[in-house]
Amino acid sequence: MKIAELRALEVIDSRARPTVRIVLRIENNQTFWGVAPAGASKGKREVKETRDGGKGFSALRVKNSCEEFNKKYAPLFKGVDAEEIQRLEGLLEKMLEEDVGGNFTIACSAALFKAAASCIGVPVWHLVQKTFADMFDELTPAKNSGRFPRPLMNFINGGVHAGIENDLQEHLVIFKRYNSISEALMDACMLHNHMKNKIKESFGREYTLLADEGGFVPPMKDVRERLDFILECASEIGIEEKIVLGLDCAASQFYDKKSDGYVLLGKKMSRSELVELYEDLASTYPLEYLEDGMAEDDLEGWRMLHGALSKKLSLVGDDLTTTDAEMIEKYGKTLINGVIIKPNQIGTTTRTLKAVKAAMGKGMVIVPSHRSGDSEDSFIADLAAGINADLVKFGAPARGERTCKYNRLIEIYEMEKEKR
Ligand code: 2PG
Ligand code: MG
Repeated sequence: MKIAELRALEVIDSRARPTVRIVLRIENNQTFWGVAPAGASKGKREVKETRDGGKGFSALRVKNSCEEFNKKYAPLFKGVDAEEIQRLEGLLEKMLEEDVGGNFTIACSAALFKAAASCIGVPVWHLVQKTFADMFDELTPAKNSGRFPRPLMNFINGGVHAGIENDLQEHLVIFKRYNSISEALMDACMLHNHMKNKIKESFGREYTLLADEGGFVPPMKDVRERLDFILECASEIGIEEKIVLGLDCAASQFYDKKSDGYVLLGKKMSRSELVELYEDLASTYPLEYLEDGMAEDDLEGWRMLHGALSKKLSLVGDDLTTTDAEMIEKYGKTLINGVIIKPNQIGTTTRTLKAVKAAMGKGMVIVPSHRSGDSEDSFIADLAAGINADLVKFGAPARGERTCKYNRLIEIYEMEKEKR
């Protein structure tokens, strides 16, 4: 089926900011769409976004950029067979070379995968899996092996997602010992509900408001206090044996260039003191996951961290690797043993699959992830199922732009259990 029209529209993301939605119409008038997410704590090496520029709110707008895209690039897709996903991704590759923003190409990529899957007559996750197999002549881990991505969920927000300076960004729970994704998600909801009630009783109603990714921001400024609180809540509802903890430190946000050290919640720390803090946390708590423990340019710090904790924890790169296959090749197993996969960091699904392939080659923990500014697009869930990832990081089980992704996973894993 041929593509009849492709169009970029300025729409709204979960943080009341403009973003790009690509709508694609095929010849039988069916439409498919994809929306670009946006980060707050971005890696320096992420592909650039195209926005209108100017001052204040206008700088965030994409209206003019959409118009320009619709004139110059959208016509290139007209008349191409929607099934030809790799050829279409090739067009996106050329656009990136011509400096079209990754926000435009990634929204196109999601819309194109959805359209191609429908034309071929398979679910989107299946097309992701097939594309991976076509590209590398290799299969992703099988779904029917009982394997499914474990939810890695953000329950207490800090840092830039909660408007707090020089802070750890995300206090995470991994729902590890479960037989199905839906069981894991229901316990996650129970924990969220319980935590809300407890926060209300202890600190008052105003602290039950949710941060960008659906986590709470209780008045606790110490990481231990936050982790204790999560464990206490988990134990009160009887799930403490089924979960483990994680942290996304987003350390680039509290790295202090001047002193070549870190400032965490008002306290100056050298890189070795920061590593000691993590070692201490790892020996006190059931901590298994540490993302961006060091700043993206602090390679010395990463080496120290890897030396100290790589046997005990998943040390995961996000800002460090920005979903770039080359960076994953470079740092995999020497600085990190896990990797965040965010398609909008690199611009296309094909490039994302190259990053996944690099990570698989090194036996790393693979974690597809949302962004703090996100939308009702659940493409990332199909991507996670297509590669049958180890973990998924889509935020708390609250706020529609987060739950649509978890709900899509339930649909995929409950309805299509028997397929590869
Ligand atoms: C992260 C993400 C998502 P942002 O650091 O992992 O949680 O945040 O999208 O702001 O980069
Ligand atoms: Mg991160």
